[in-house]
Amino acid sequence: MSIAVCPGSFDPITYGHLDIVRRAARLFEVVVVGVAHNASKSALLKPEERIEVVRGALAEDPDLGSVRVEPVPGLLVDFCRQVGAVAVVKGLRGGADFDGEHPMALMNRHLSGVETVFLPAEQRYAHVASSLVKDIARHGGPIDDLVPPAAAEAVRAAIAHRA
Ligand code: COD
Repeated sequence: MSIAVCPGSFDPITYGHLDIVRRAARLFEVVVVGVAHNASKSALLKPEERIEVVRGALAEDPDLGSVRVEPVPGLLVDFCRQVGAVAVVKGLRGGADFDGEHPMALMNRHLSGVETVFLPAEQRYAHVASSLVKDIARHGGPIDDLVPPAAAEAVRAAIAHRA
């Protein structure tokens, strides 16, 4: 069985992420979304909130009902080994994403042999980034066409709580 992991920090999950998961689910028999910690980012949402929001977003999509969502407690390669994944699937919005993702892909293969498959971002989501969503929300701007409803709610609540 071909198993792939779609990893990310998903702080919060966006429609761009969901598009990558949907397309990965057409390529692999099993897709596991891994909610991980990116050491170079400070998250707005707690890990359990991010997982809950991702699960809610996938549950709303009839094509994605069989996709599992799990926390990645440590190294991504250990998680891939644990779930039996043959590939990591990542989205690329442009050259900057590639510059960040390429060393990670090489390092993950060096550590464990796992391959990374890059999918080009769908054009209508190529400008969508979790960091921009949070910035817009912090200034009271509209985010509802960028993220699923549960993600918008969680982001607004977290920002209000921190204010
Ligand atoms: N359209 C398409 N793809 C998108 C979009 C969009 N609009 N937005 C984001 N993406 C892609 C990103 O390019 C990325 O591939 C993926 O979706 C996830 O994005 P983020 O921002 O949610 O997640 P990141 O980039 O912060 O995730 C980094 C990881 C958490 C995966 C990484 O830090 C990791 O593997 N951490 C675990 C610890 C580990 O193993 N470290 C060693 C790594 S070599």
